[in-house]
Amino acid sequence: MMRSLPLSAELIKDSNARLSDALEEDYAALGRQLERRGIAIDAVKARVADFSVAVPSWGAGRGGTRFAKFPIPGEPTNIHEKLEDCAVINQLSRVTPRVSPHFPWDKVSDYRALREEAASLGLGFDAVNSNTFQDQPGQAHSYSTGSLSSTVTETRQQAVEHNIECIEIGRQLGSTDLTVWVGDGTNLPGQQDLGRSLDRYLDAAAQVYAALPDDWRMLLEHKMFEPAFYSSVISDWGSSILAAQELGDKCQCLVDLGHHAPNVNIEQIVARLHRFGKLGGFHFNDSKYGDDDLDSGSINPHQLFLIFNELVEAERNPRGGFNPSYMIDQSHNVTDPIESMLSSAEAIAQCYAKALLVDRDALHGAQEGNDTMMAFQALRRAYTVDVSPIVAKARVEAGGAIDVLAAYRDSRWRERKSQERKAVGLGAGIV
Ligand code: RM4
Ligand code: MN
Ligand code: MN
Repeated sequence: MMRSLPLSAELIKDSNARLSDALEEDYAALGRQLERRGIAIDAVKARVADFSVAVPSWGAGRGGTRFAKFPIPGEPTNIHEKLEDCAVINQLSRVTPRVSPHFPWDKVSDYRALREEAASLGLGFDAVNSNTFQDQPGQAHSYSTGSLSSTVTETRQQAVEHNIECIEIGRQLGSTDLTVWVGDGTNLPGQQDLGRSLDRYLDAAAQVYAALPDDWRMLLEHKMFEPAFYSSVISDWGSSILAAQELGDKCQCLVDLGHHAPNVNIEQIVARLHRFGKLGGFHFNDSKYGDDDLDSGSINPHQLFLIFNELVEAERNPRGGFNPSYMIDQSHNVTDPIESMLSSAEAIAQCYAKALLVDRDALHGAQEGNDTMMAFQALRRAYTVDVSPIVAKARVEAGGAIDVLAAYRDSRWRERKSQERKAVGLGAGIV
């Protein structure tokens, strides 16, 4: 099904007309400020314009917790409507041109047609995600015993086959990454042997790896707990990198910001994974307590900046290759998901822009000279800059909105969709 872009160019133009004089003034003032530091603002803007982050198809629906889900009128109920909402996000933000699908949630009968449909909405597909953490109606073997690490041979086989099917779907959609997150683990001490469950996982994951096309990657996503609350099979970056090293060069690690023990130094994990060529991707979100899936940059924006600081270092020092796949992975329990993703994409792009402002020579010089305070100040001086004019200007030059949320509200998108789309029933769960 061919579609046209969901929002009219007029709407964005009208919204920008009210704000463009102020943006020009702010951009020029910031340009002068940065020039005094020897930074050319247009060069930073060009780098920001090249940056992009994928959005998850499942993030387009109202999220929920294991206690409840509060649906909103007009939320999408299938992949076609989700793509339409993702197109709204990209039309306004111009930074989210790809969607990451999840299977079987986004299952359709014709994936070539789905790819064309997405293209007509200005979208492509990012990493495909397999789902072996839930049972589906009619499924032969339950994942209650785990999936790739299950003690039940048939269940492991079913999980392997599902992942291979995801690769096949991804090929039709134009993806080149398979993200594998398994909820496998235990809820009571003694429930399973900690060594043998990893053996089973590695053996099954190797069968998935063997089915990867040459230009594909398999990204292993670790998570400390939930749904397994005593031990998870791939619980941390240590388990993840060991598994990725054993599986082979096409296997890398994916860091979801909410999947660590409290107070873990995530930017250091980023640097470590990159050091060993295993930094494959990111799921951006924010958290206060655990895998909270809150909006990116809402709780700890400084941590997000420090992570981007490592990513910019990695860009400059690629050690033979650096091509991480960036994605938002959030659950929007009380906000309009489009608004949360617009705000999150902006926060992510802003942290990237700030990291680009770090005076690397000053930083490295201070590090070599053991001048701790000046090394810290090199970061601080970049972090405290309000880079919003750079990000807004890059966006508007690409056809997006200066004030993404104001333009979105002007469009009355959700109200219009609430007339057209069928209502979602009440229910619990993440999607
Ligand atoms: C998990 C993990 C995965 C995501 C699911 C829905 O906690 O973050 O990336 O696919 O949630
Ligand atoms: Mn994730
Ligand atoms: Mn998660």
